Amino acid sequence: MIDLYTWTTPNGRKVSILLEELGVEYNAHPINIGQGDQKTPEFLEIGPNNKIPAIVDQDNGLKLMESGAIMIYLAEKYGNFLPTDPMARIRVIEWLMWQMGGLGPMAGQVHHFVHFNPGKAEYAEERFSAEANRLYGVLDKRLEGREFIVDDYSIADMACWPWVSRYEWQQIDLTQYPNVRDWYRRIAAREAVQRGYHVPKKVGEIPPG
Ligand SMILES: N[C@@H](CCC(=O)N[C@@H](CS)C(=O)NCC(=O)O)C(=O)O
Repeated sequence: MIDLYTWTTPNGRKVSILLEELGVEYNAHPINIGQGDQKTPEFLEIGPNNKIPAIVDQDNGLKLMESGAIMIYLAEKYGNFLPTDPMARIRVIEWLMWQMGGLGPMAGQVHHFVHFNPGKAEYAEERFSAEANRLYGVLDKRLEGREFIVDDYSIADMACWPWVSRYEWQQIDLTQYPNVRDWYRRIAAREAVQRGYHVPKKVGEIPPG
């Protein structure tokens, strides 16, 4: 049994979508980051970086933070969505790291400056919007002629998809990235994704893409 500490954000949804895809039994514990639940001593015991998501694996007592590490751990534990073939495996990890180091942080800054605080920092708005658009271009190129980022559907797709689902906050025009849009819709149609998106609670529909 996995305990998932999460909120209605892209990093949280990455893990709930994976757990739903794996068909694993889990308990979702809401950590309302808007009201500071991530700073309580109880949560810091599990997620010492003050951020969701974090998990506790009740099978062995492991406490784990960082969504990328959690995804690798769960995919390995349950034997799905991370290939065992070394070449395919490192390619999945490469794109997972691309999300962790690029798409996530840059899109997160767009949310902060463009969506929540427009007009406060023109340079930051331009810089992070340009970077987000560049990254969408990179993903679009990667998805040319491909159904998923690496061969079969994997944790690389599940890591990137929730960030792309915030394309409206990022003021990204998905018609400019048709391969991303098709991939986004393909994944949005999956039942496990639809369930995982609404964990720990439903706050709105999945954007149509
Ligand atoms: N690198 C971390 C980032 C986690 C992260 O930024 N979580 C955000 C929500 S998406 C959070 O908990 N923010 C609360 C805060 O910064 O106080 C991961 O991928 O797990």
